[in-house]
Amino acid sequence: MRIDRLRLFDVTLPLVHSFETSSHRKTGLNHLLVEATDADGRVGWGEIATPSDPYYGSETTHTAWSIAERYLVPAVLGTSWETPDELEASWGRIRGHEFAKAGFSIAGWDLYARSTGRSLSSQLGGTRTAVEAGVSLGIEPTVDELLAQVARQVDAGYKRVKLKIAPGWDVEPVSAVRAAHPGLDLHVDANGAYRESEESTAVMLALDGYGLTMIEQPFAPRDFVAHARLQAVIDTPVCLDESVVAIDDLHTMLALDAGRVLNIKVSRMGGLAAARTAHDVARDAGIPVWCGGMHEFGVGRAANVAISSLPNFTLPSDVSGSDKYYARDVIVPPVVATAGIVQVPTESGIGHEVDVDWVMQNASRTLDVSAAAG
Ligand code: OSB
Ligand code: MG
Repeated sequence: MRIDRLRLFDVTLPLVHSFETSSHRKTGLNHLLVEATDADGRVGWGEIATPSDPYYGSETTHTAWSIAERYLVPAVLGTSWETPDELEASWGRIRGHEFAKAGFSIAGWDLYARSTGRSLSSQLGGTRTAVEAGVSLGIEPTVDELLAQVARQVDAGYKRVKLKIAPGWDVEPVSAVRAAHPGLDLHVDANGAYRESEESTAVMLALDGYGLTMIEQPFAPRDFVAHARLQAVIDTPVCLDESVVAIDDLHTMLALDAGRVLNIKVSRMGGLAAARTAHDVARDAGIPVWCGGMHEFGVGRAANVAISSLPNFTLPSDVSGSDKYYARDVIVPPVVATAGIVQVPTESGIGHEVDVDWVMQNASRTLDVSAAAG
């Protein structure tokens, strides 16, 4: 196969409900959409779901645009490939910039699956026909407002709720939510906001008493050792997110026992091939995985649904319905969660069509490059 035309769209959509993590608050998302057209006119779509600012990881929408324009587009355009893994090898020399790479990976996999007539799920080796979805809830101004958000999502049918925590917003909201929902599958995510200390250990030991499914990324991304020391003293599984950007990081996690659950994000790992490898390595090590989200638009979320259909994704993923995030998504039909379950599409590729008019209406800039003829 050969991708002869690439278009990049810089798209902003407002969130239905603003979202605050330990690092910042956001009211909308600005992601890049990648459209890849092959020599036969077939089209695949991908999403670069990087946050606007370098607070989750080092990439931003601007760095992704720059790396895409300068390095990824030239690497991909006009290159011949037989499998998505071969396509991904075309940018193998580029270090880092996983989110930017992931957008091109998803577009290539979507295009490839459409060319074989298979769903992305089946192309990746997925076995589930439906996946369990959880919701991720941000820090709210008050505990009462958080309780209202939890009630709203539980009423919408979601069976698993993840709460963002930060120093000063941890044991109190968790104990309130737990008291209101004794049987709920509940977990917390600190996005690396704690430093290892007597105080933070006391907080983690207190959280250990609330029957949480996991405590996600309490410490800084590179601090595997702190996560290992914490895991040694609490029963709740530690889950790593930001720490694991490459398979090597997963090996470090396993070697140090720095966590017992893995959040696999397609974006953070640089694409679908790496996400699938992480799934396989974790499975062989007996580590359950789930798919984390970055408030993706429908394109990225459809890829998340597809990867979540692999067998070792045994915990609910952050693949809530489109309506949890956006009044109008960029795909048709939108992702729908019913009683917290998302059906895995059986149509070819990501299984949704992209609403190109809506993409264009919300795009602040576009890039359109074609391979030289011949
Ligand atoms: O850590 O999972 C995270 C959003 C932005 C940055 C980091 C994270 C998140 C989420 C979003 O939790 C989950 C979702 O897409 O529903
Ligand atoms: Mg996380």
